[in-house]
Amino acid sequence: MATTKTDPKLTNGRKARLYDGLTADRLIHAYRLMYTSRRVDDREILLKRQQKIFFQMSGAGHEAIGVAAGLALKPGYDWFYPYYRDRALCLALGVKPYDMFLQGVGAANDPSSGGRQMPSHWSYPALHIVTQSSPTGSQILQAVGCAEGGRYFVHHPKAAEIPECPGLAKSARPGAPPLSVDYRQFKQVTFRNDEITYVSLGDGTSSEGEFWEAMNAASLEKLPVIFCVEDNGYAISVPVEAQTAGGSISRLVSGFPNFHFEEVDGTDPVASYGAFQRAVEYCREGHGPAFVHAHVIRPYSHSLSDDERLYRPDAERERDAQRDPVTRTQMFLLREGILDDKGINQLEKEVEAELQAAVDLALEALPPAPESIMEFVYSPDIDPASPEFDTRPAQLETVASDGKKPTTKTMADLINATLRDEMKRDERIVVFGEDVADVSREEYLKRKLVKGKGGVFKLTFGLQNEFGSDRVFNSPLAEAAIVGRATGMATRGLKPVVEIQFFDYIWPAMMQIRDELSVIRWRSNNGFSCPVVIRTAIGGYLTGGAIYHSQCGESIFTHIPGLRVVFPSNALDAAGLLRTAIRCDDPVLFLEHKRLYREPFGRAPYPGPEYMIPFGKAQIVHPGDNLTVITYGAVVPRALQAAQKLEREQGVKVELIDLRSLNPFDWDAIAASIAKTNRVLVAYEDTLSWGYGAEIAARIADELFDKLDAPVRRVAAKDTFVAYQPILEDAILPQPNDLYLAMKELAEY
Ligand SMILES: Cc1ncc(C[n+]2csc(CCOP(=O)(O)OP(=O)(O)O)c2C)c(N)n1
Ligand SMILES: [Mg+2]
Repeated sequence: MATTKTDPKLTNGRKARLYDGLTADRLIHAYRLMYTSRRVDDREILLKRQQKIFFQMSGAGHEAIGVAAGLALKPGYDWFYPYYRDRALCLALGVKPYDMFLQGVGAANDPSSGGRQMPSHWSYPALHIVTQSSPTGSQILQAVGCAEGGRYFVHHPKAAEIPECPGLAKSARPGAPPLSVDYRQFKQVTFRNDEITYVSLGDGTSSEGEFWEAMNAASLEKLPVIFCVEDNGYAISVPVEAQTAGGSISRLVSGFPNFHFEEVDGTDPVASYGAFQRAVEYCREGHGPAFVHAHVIRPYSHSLSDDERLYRPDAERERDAQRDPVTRTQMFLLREGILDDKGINQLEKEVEAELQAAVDLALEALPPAPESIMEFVYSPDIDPASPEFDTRPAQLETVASDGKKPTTKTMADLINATLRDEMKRDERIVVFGEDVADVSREEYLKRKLVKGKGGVFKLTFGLQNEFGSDRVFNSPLAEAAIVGRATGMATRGLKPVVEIQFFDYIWPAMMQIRDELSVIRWRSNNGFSCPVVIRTAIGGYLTGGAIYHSQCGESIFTHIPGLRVVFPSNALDAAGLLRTAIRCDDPVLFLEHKRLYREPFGRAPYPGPEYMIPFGKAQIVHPGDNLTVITYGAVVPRALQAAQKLEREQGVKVELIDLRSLNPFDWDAIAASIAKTNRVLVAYEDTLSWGYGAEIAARIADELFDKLDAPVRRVAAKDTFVAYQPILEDAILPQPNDLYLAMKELAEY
């Protein structure tokens, strides 16, 4: 065991000794927690074998470092992103074994997830243990965002207040809580000046790119995050030397500036506590992040589905067993005379009794009701499709006294204006992404040496200048980091409105969007939420955009429960929908067609700072009763052109529906129109097969079959990629003439 120091001022024997800052009583407490952790694992393994629980993940071998971290940090004050081996940490922070067994049986009153997540997927809001998932390493960027959120509120304490909400209106549903149009009503914010965010991961997980993105961001921003790598030498069957170049993660990360580094025997609670104390002190004093590399063991194989004897010889396993933290600590207590045999027995008996009672109770717990499965996919508090979001545009500019026509603005102008208005109104909004700031080197701006950029499409121009560099800033070129950090910030109550520069480059963030952002509320049974807005420039028709600047792919995101997806086709809709996206309580993917940013089509006067459009409400762009065309985005002006031609030439009146919002979408508008026209074309810019329109077409065929006088047709891009040469691009993307021909054929059917 590590250093045993005697405080010279204390003279009353054994109990006065300090073990790297731990008193004897604290050591006994630490042993109780470690022993409890191991025995919870043993009980769970038994329960799994008896088929009373359905999965087991052990924290065996990681108990000492976990307890050390738990004792050095403060629950409900600091923030925690622990991974599945952190049972001992959670116990040290105050989670009860009973809570853990409830998750094992999948009980309705499992406080982590209400039966939705596997055991060892921790989530305890009161303790600030943030809901965890299964993808290795996806918690790390969120931990960075969490620390950024805490720091932001220290610098902007007024932002943490909950404003009077003028939009608070009575719900139409009897007995339902009042409806609100401001997410802040439901986001209590707490923060501390010297708080720390803890995040842990395994040695194998340090190979994930997100780990490096997080280390870089924490280092750049000098954030108070403790990264704890629990190195048990294996990632399932892959040993550390086949995983990490040179076999030591400490060596690889040692060049990151602003960090405090510790490498420690994580099976030794005294040494581990000492390491954590130093890390905590460094972070609390605001010097920057810390990195604790703890060498631990994994005595119970990776999981119950793994038998490590298949890839680890006995001799190697026996060497590990010599370092078992539970037996080592027990021997240490005996050797130091802190506890005798009787004391150890007594402690272990007490733990066994507690666990028995907890298991008995958990086995009686009721399972969740099947009817509850749709709860908390979205916010239960704010419905962005509700009438509260239906406001009229202010016609200020249209009543210009000189009788001149009002100045109209492009979609780019109105998105910029909406961001500006909302940032003025809500200090919780932060804007970041690649190149979104006016200029990273602030002094150039202050000295008026440059004008500033504000995004490659200039949509965020002037925002940094007006609101400051801590509200509008450039992130490193790392899309997962943009979404992951935003998710952590939103968990703390901020409203990040982040930009992914091109939809084509959203894919590195896919894990964060699919497995984190959209599922956090549901998997934590409404314990946590993260209503981030992701703005991104999408689509083709660019003449030269080619494969990697023209992609669509919205159906991949509308396929994700928990994520709202909107896709405006004109300036006014962009303003109204963006405001709804910002004020609502769900994560939103806001798709901005780059071809429409500065098009003359769809320009509109500035609609004022309160203009909103509810989600799920389509717009009839062109009324008609012969044929329905359902579309959105850049196909809207093309379909309109085709419809006008058809009317001119053939007298066919097309009802053109712009969906505007893709999830939710306006089924009622579709059904009402088809009931009238009996013919329908679904048109979209993305590739035809498996595209967004396929779902719409399927639902029409299913529910409106008896209303149809013709087959449901689709016009979309060819099932290939968007090519560079304009002749090819034209052939690939749906053109007005393709739409015209399909409309004509359907009308004549
Ligand atoms: C992104 C992702 N890839 C693969 C897996 C499957 N998986 C679960 S745990 C694990 C090994 C993790 O090893 P390590 O980080 O060393 O943690 P340990 O389990 O050893 O504590 C793998 C490959 C996963 N959960 N997530
Ligand atoms: Mg490992």
